[in-house]
Amino acid sequence: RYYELEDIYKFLDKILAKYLTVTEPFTIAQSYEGRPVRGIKISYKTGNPGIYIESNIHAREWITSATATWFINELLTSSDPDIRNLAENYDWYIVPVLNVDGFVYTHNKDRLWRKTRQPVAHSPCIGTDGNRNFDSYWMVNGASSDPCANDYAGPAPNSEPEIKGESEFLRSNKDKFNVLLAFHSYSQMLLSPYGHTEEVPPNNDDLLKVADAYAQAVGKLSYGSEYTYGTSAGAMYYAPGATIDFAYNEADIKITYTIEMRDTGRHGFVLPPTHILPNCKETMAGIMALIKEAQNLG
Ligand code: 0X9
Ligand code: ZN
Repeated sequence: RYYELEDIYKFLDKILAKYLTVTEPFTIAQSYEGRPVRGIKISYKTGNPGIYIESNIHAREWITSATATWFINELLTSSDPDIRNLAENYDWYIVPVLNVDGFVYTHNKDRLWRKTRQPVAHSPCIGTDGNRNFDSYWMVNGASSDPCANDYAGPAPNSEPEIKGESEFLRSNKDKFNVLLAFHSYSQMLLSPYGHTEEVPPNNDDLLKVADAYAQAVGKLSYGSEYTYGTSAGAMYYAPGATIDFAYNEADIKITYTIEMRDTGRHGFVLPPTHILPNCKETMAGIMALIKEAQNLG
Protein backbone atom coordinates (compact mmCIF):
# COMPACT_ATOMS: atom_id res chain seq x y z
CA ARG A 1 0.00 0.00 0.00
CA TYR A 2 0.93 3.64 -0.08
CA TYR A 3 2.41 5.16 3.05
CA GLU A 4 2.31 8.63 4.57
CA LEU A 5 5.42 10.77 5.06
CA GLU A 6 5.63 9.90 8.74
CA ASP A 7 5.71 6.18 7.94
CA ILE A 8 8.33 6.72 5.23
CA TYR A 9 10.57 8.59 7.67
CA LYS A 10 10.06 5.89 10.31
CA PHE A 11 11.07 3.34 7.70
CA LEU A 12 14.23 5.35 6.95
CA ASP A 13 15.10 5.49 10.64
CA LYS A 14 14.59 1.75 11.02
CA ILE A 15 16.77 1.00 8.01
CA LEU A 16 19.47 3.47 9.14
CA ALA A 17 19.63 1.82 12.57
CA LYS A 18 19.71 -1.69 11.14
CA TYR A 19 22.30 -1.09 8.42
CA LEU A 20 24.50 1.32 10.34
CA THR A 21 27.76 0.60 8.55
CA VAL A 22 26.57 1.02 4.97
CA THR A 23 23.96 3.77 5.30
CA GLU A 24 24.06 7.43 6.20
CA PRO A 25 21.22 9.94 6.52
CA PHE A 26 21.31 13.33 4.88
CA THR A 27 18.95 16.29 4.79
CA ILE A 28 18.90 18.57 1.78
CA ALA A 29 16.40 21.19 2.94
CA GLN A 30 13.78 22.32 5.40
CA SER A 31 10.50 22.68 3.57
CA TYR A 32 8.39 25.82 3.61
CA GLU A 33 6.22 24.27 6.35
CA GLY A 34 9.33 23.26 8.28
CA ARG A 35 9.67 19.57 7.48
CA PRO A 36 13.08 18.06 6.76
CA VAL A 37 13.61 16.80 3.21
CA ARG A 38 15.50 13.64 3.98
CA GLY A 39 17.59 11.23 2.00
CA ILE A 40 19.61 8.10 2.57
CA LYS A 41 23.05 7.29 1.24
CA ILE A 42 23.86 3.64 0.69
CA SER A 43 27.53 2.88 0.20
CA TYR A 44 29.34 -0.41 0.66
CA LYS A 45 32.81 0.85 -0.28
CA THR A 46 34.75 3.92 -1.29
CA GLY A 47 35.36 4.96 -4.87
CA ASN A 48 32.02 3.86 -6.29
CA PRO A 49 30.24 5.90 -8.97
CA GLY A 50 27.28 7.78 -7.51
CA ILE A 51 23.63 7.64 -8.45
CA TYR A 52 21.19 10.25 -7.19
CA ILE A 53 17.47 9.50 -7.14
CA GLU A 54 14.95 12.31 -6.69
CA SER A 55 11.39 11.22 -6.08
CA ASN A 56 7.97 12.79 -5.47
CA ILE A 57 8.86 16.37 -6.47
CA HIS A 58 5.24 16.30 -7.66
CA ALA A 59 3.07 15.61 -4.65
CA ARG A 60 0.41 13.42 -6.25
CA GLU A 61 2.83 11.00 -7.90
CA TRP A 62 2.70 8.51 -5.02
CA ILE A 63 4.03 5.57 -7.00
CA THR A 64 7.42 7.31 -7.08
CA SER A 65 8.07 7.28 -3.33
CA ALA A 66 6.57 3.81 -3.03
CA THR A 67 9.13 2.66 -5.61
CA ALA A 68 12.01 4.63 -4.08
CA THR A 69 11.42 3.10 -0.64
CA TRP A 70 11.11 -0.40 -2.09
CA PHE A 71 14.36 0.27 -3.91
CA ILE A 72 16.15 1.23 -0.68
CA ASN A 73 14.92 -1.97 0.95
CA GLU A 74 15.99 -4.13 -1.99
CA LEU A 75 19.48 -2.65 -2.13
CA LEU A 76 19.98 -3.52 1.53
CA THR A 77 18.20 -6.85 1.82
CA SER A 78 18.11 -8.64 -1.53
CA SER A 79 20.29 -11.66 -2.16
CA ASP A 80 19.78 -11.52 -5.93
CA PRO A 81 23.32 -11.28 -7.38
CA ASP A 82 22.35 -8.55 -9.87
CA ILE A 83 20.84 -6.42 -7.13
CA ARG A 84 23.85 -7.07 -4.88
CA ASN A 85 26.06 -5.84 -7.70
CA LEU A 86 24.02 -2.64 -7.97
CA ALA A 87 24.01 -2.14 -4.22
CA GLU A 88 27.67 -2.76 -3.61
CA ASN A 89 29.33 -1.22 -6.66
CA TYR A 90 27.49 2.11 -6.70
CA ASP A 91 26.83 4.75 -4.10
CA TRP A 92 23.13 5.51 -3.87
CA TYR A 93 21.71 8.84 -2.74
CA ILE A 94 17.95 8.46 -2.54
CA VAL A 95 15.46 11.17 -1.58
CA PRO A 96 12.09 9.38 -1.46
CA VAL A 97 9.94 12.50 -1.02
CA LEU A 98 11.32 15.86 -2.19
CA ASN A 99 8.05 17.79 -2.01
CA VAL A 100 7.24 16.87 1.57
CA ASP A 101 4.62 19.58 2.20
CA GLY A 102 2.75 18.80 -0.99
CA PHE A 103 2.90 15.08 -0.25
CA VAL A 104 1.35 15.55 3.21
CA TYR A 105 -1.32 17.74 1.58
CA THR A 106 -2.20 14.98 -0.91
CA HIS A 107 -2.76 12.61 2.01
CA ASN A 108 -4.82 15.03 4.12
CA LYS A 109 -6.63 17.40 1.79
CA ASP A 110 -6.34 17.08 -1.97
CA ARG A 111 -5.16 13.81 -3.52
CA LEU A 112 -4.34 15.51 -6.82
CA TRP A 113 -2.17 18.35 -5.51
CA ARG A 114 1.06 18.73 -7.56
CA LYS A 115 2.96 21.82 -6.38
CA THR A 116 4.76 22.94 -3.24
CA ARG A 117 2.75 24.64 -0.49
CA GLN A 118 4.42 28.03 -0.21
CA PRO A 119 1.95 30.91 -0.72
CA VAL A 120 2.61 33.35 -3.52
CA ALA A 121 2.71 37.07 -2.72
CA HIS A 122 -0.27 39.05 -4.06
CA SER A 123 -2.06 35.90 -5.18
CA PRO A 124 -4.83 33.80 -3.66
CA CYS A 125 -3.15 30.72 -5.13
CA ILE A 126 -0.62 28.54 -3.40
CA GLY A 127 2.41 26.61 -4.54
CA THR A 128 5.03 26.41 -7.25
CA ASP A 129 5.84 23.58 -9.63
CA GLY A 130 9.15 22.34 -8.27
CA ASN A 131 10.04 20.91 -11.64
CA ARG A 132 9.98 24.41 -13.17
CA ASN A 133 11.75 26.21 -10.33
CA PHE A 134 15.38 25.21 -10.89
CA ASP A 135 17.91 27.80 -11.95
CA SER A 136 18.52 26.47 -15.44
CA TYR A 137 16.82 28.24 -18.33
CA TRP A 138 14.16 29.22 -15.81
CA MET A 139 10.94 30.41 -17.48
CA VAL A 140 12.39 30.57 -21.00
CA ASN A 141 9.28 28.85 -22.36
CA GLY A 142 6.69 26.25 -21.50
CA ALA A 143 6.25 27.19 -17.84
CA SER A 144 3.60 29.47 -16.42
CA SER A 145 3.93 32.84 -14.71
CA ASP A 146 0.39 32.44 -13.34
CA PRO A 147 0.52 31.44 -9.65
CA CYS A 148 -2.75 29.58 -10.09
CA ALA A 149 -1.37 27.33 -12.84
CA ASN A 150 -0.14 23.84 -12.11
CA ASP A 151 3.14 24.55 -13.94
CA TYR A 152 3.76 27.89 -12.20
CA ALA A 153 7.54 28.39 -12.20
CA GLY A 154 7.59 30.47 -9.01
CA PRO A 155 8.39 34.16 -8.49
CA ALA A 156 12.11 33.48 -9.08
CA PRO A 157 14.37 30.47 -9.61
CA ASN A 158 15.01 28.67 -6.32
CA SER A 159 12.12 30.43 -4.61
CA GLU A 160 11.14 27.06 -3.12
CA PRO A 161 13.37 25.96 -0.21
CA GLU A 162 13.11 22.31 -1.32
CA ILE A 163 14.47 23.19 -4.77
CA LYS A 164 17.14 25.55 -3.46
CA GLY A 165 18.29 22.87 -1.03
CA GLU A 166 18.50 20.15 -3.64
CA SER A 167 20.28 22.48 -6.08
CA GLU A 168 22.92 23.36 -3.49
CA PHE A 169 23.34 19.72 -2.55
CA LEU A 170 23.81 18.67 -6.17
CA ARG A 171 26.13 21.54 -6.97
CA SER A 172 28.34 21.11 -3.92
CA ASN A 173 28.63 17.34 -4.42
CA LYS A 174 28.87 17.36 -8.21
CA ASP A 175 31.92 15.16 -8.46
CA LYS A 176 30.04 12.42 -6.55
CA PHE A 177 27.18 11.90 -8.99
CA ASN A 178 27.47 10.14 -12.35
CA VAL A 179 23.78 9.49 -12.88
CA LEU A 180 20.66 11.34 -11.75
CA LEU A 181 17.17 9.89 -12.04
CA ALA A 182 14.04 11.91 -11.31
CA PHE A 183 11.05 9.70 -10.53
CA HIS A 184 7.69 10.90 -11.86
CA SER A 185 4.40 9.49 -13.02
CA TYR A 186 2.66 8.86 -15.25
CA SER A 187 3.21 8.00 -18.97
CA GLN A 188 5.76 5.15 -19.02
CA MET A 189 8.48 7.24 -20.61
CA LEU A 190 12.14 8.05 -20.18
CA LEU A 191 12.89 11.70 -20.83
CA SER A 192 16.39 13.08 -21.27
CA PRO A 193 17.60 16.70 -21.54
CA TYR A 194 16.77 19.24 -22.75
CA GLY A 195 13.39 20.47 -21.54
CA HIS A 196 13.86 24.08 -22.62
CA THR A 197 14.66 23.55 -26.29
CA GLU A 198 14.18 20.94 -28.96
CA GLU A 199 17.90 21.15 -29.64
CA VAL A 200 19.62 18.06 -28.32
CA PRO A 201 22.56 17.81 -25.91
CA PRO A 202 26.05 16.75 -27.07
CA ASN A 203 25.66 13.16 -25.81
CA ASN A 204 22.11 12.70 -27.12
CA ASP A 205 22.96 9.50 -29.01
CA ASP A 206 24.31 7.94 -25.83
CA LEU A 207 21.31 9.12 -23.80
CA LEU A 208 18.87 7.56 -26.26
CA LYS A 209 20.87 4.33 -26.41
CA VAL A 210 20.81 4.02 -22.64
CA ALA A 211 17.07 4.82 -22.56
CA ASP A 212 16.49 2.15 -25.17
CA ALA A 213 18.21 -0.40 -22.93
CA TYR A 214 15.80 0.56 -20.14
CA ALA A 215 12.75 0.20 -22.39
CA GLN A 216 13.94 -3.16 -23.76
CA ALA A 217 14.59 -4.56 -20.29
CA VAL A 218 11.16 -3.54 -19.04
CA GLY A 219 9.49 -4.82 -22.19
CA LYS A 220 11.03 -8.26 -21.71
CA LEU A 221 9.30 -8.82 -18.37
CA SER A 222 6.05 -10.75 -18.28
CA TYR A 223 4.08 -7.62 -17.32
CA GLY A 224 4.59 -6.41 -20.88
CA SER A 225 4.73 -2.70 -19.99
CA GLU A 226 5.85 -0.53 -22.87
CA TYR A 227 8.16 2.42 -22.29
CA THR A 228 8.97 5.06 -24.86
CA TYR A 229 11.77 7.62 -24.68
CA GLY A 230 13.15 10.82 -26.12
CA THR A 231 14.25 14.26 -25.04
CA SER A 232 11.86 16.12 -22.72
CA ALA A 233 11.03 18.89 -25.18
CA GLY A 234 11.03 16.55 -28.18
CA ALA A 235 9.04 13.60 -26.82
CA MET A 236 6.79 15.41 -24.33
CA TYR A 237 6.63 19.21 -24.01
CA TYR A 238 8.71 22.23 -23.07
CA ALA A 239 9.65 22.09 -19.41
CA PRO A 240 12.38 24.60 -18.50
CA GLY A 241 13.86 24.80 -15.01
CA ALA A 242 13.45 21.06 -14.41
CA THR A 243 15.63 18.86 -12.22
CA ILE A 244 17.33 16.94 -15.00
CA ASP A 245 18.23 20.08 -16.92
CA PHE A 246 19.71 21.61 -13.80
CA ALA A 247 21.61 18.37 -13.21
CA TYR A 248 22.90 18.31 -16.77
CA ASN A 249 23.74 21.99 -17.17
CA GLU A 250 24.73 23.05 -13.68
CA ALA A 251 25.86 19.95 -11.80
CA ASP A 252 27.62 18.31 -14.73
CA ILE A 253 25.64 15.03 -14.49
CA LYS A 254 25.56 13.89 -18.10
CA ILE A 255 23.46 10.75 -17.67
CA THR A 256 20.14 11.95 -16.38
CA TYR A 257 16.49 11.08 -16.97
CA THR A 258 13.01 11.85 -15.87
CA ILE A 259 11.38 8.44 -15.45
CA GLU A 260 7.63 8.65 -15.92
CA MET A 261 6.36 5.45 -14.30
CA ARG A 262 3.02 3.63 -14.59
CA ASP A 263 0.51 3.86 -16.02
CA THR A 264 -0.39 5.27 -19.44
CA GLY A 265 -3.53 7.03 -18.26
CA ARG A 266 -6.17 4.52 -17.20
CA HIS A 267 -5.65 5.34 -13.53
CA GLY A 268 -3.09 8.10 -13.98
CA PHE A 269 -1.81 9.55 -10.70
CA VAL A 270 -4.25 7.46 -8.63
CA LEU A 271 -2.57 4.19 -9.44
CA PRO A 272 -4.12 1.28 -7.50
CA PRO A 273 -1.82 -0.35 -4.92
CA THR A 274 -1.88 -3.60 -6.91
CA HIS A 275 0.44 -1.84 -9.36
CA ILE A 276 3.07 -0.95 -6.77
CA LEU A 277 5.08 -4.15 -6.76
CA PRO A 278 4.97 -4.70 -10.54
CA ASN A 279 6.03 -1.08 -11.03
CA CYS A 280 8.89 -1.51 -8.55
CA LYS A 281 10.12 -4.67 -10.24
CA GLU A 282 10.04 -3.25 -13.73
CA THR A 283 11.76 -0.07 -12.57
CA MET A 284 14.48 -2.21 -11.01
CA ALA A 285 14.93 -4.13 -14.28
CA GLY A 286 15.03 -0.89 -16.22
CA ILE A 287 17.54 0.82 -13.95
CA MET A 288 19.74 -2.27 -13.95
CA ALA A 289 19.86 -2.20 -17.75
CA LEU A 290 20.33 1.56 -17.80
CA ILE A 291 23.35 1.41 -15.55
CA LYS A 292 24.89 -1.48 -17.41
CA GLU A 293 24.52 0.34 -20.72
CA ALA A 294 25.81 3.62 -19.26
CA GLN A 295 28.83 1.78 -17.88
CA ASN A 296 29.51 0.35 -21.38
CA LEU A 297 29.78 3.90 -22.71
CA GLY A 298 32.88 4.25 -20.56
O1 0X9 B 1 5.75 18.20 -16.43
C1 0X9 B 1 6.62 17.63 -15.77
O2 0X9 B 1 7.28 18.22 -14.93
C2 0X9 B 1 6.95 16.17 -16.02
N1 0X9 B 1 5.76 15.41 -16.25
S1 0X9 B 1 4.68 15.16 -15.04
O3 0X9 B 1 3.45 14.61 -15.59
N2 0X9 B 1 5.26 14.06 -14.06
O4 0X9 B 1 4.47 16.39 -14.32
C3 0X9 B 1 7.84 16.05 -17.23
C4 0X9 B 1 9.07 16.90 -17.19
C5 0X9 B 1 10.02 16.50 -18.26
N3 0X9 B 1 10.86 17.54 -18.65
C6 0X9 B 1 12.06 17.77 -18.08
N4 0X9 B 1 12.50 17.00 -17.16
N5 0X9 B 1 12.77 18.79 -18.52
ZN1 ZN C 1 5.85 14.69 -12.19
